Amino acid sequence: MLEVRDEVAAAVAAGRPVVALESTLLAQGLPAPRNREVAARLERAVRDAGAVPATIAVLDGVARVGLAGAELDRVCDPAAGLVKLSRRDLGPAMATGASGATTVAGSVALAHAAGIGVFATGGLGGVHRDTVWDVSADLGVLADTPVLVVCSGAKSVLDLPATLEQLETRSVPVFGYRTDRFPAFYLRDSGLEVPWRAEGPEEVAAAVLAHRRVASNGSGVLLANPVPVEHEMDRQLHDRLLVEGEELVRRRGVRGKDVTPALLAYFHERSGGASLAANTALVLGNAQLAAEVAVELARGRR
Ligand code: PSU
Ligand code: MN
Repeated sequence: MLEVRDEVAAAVAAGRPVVALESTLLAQGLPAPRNREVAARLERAVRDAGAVPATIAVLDGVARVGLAGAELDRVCDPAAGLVKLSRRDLGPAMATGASGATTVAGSVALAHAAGIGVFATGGLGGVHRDTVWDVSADLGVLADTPVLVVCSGAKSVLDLPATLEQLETRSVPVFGYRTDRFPAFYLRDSGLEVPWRAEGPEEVAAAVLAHRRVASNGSGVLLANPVPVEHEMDRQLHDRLLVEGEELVRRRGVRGKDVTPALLAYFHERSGGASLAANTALVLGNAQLAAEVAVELARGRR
């Protein structure tokens, strides 16, 4: 029920660098046909930096770590109707033969099961605003799974101070990549500080190896890499769309796992391409950085 692609399994066995990638950002986070183009560019970015990419999804009940081109086509095809799978959904999906795209939580769990220690995404899930109990399972998985998660901070649609507090409570170290500020997905600076800062992939790799030796809860590490300056969204446009998007979500009664996709879709529809440009650029930057760290980690192990 867990199928690791040959190329990925061989790299893991040999201790060569591998980067896991999620599929929810493709199936539920980006519109077609842009999602398929991004899927290919992500894998290319990982390869160009010297690592093997492993995009993750559950197809017909099989948890797949590493997807072939036709499988990526399917994940990115809106007509294929893939559902969104968090970690708790993996077992039921596998047992019932379902097909779904995996979130950060679902993907990191499967990456770890396949022996992969480095993962890249766009924005981490976190604590939602205006609700007491909507806390992304992404935080719980980071708390108990020893995987490095490279992202552009948490999505700006979240309660970011509460999200950072949760990461502290759960003993997840947070690094800013060449920044002192926690990024907010479409924006480079949430106004909040990160506890640690790294200037290069070697530094991150050293911290990951040290953390693994002492993290008594088996927690992961979060590396927050801001969207490139030239692709950052205009703050005023961003803030306006966020208020409108939240209002829409409230009015339509969108709940639970549908909230994040609904908000992202609203941004993509209304920002005249700005949110798509930002999302594409940031996720590509994260895939590349994750591969650079994976290369350093593989070197450190030898
Ligand atoms: N990054 C993106 N787009 C996305 C996501 C991340 O650029 O759509 C997804 C991730 O899969 C993350 C999910 O796990 O959003 C968070 O969903 P929720 O808030 O329901 O936990
Ligand atoms: Mn949620």
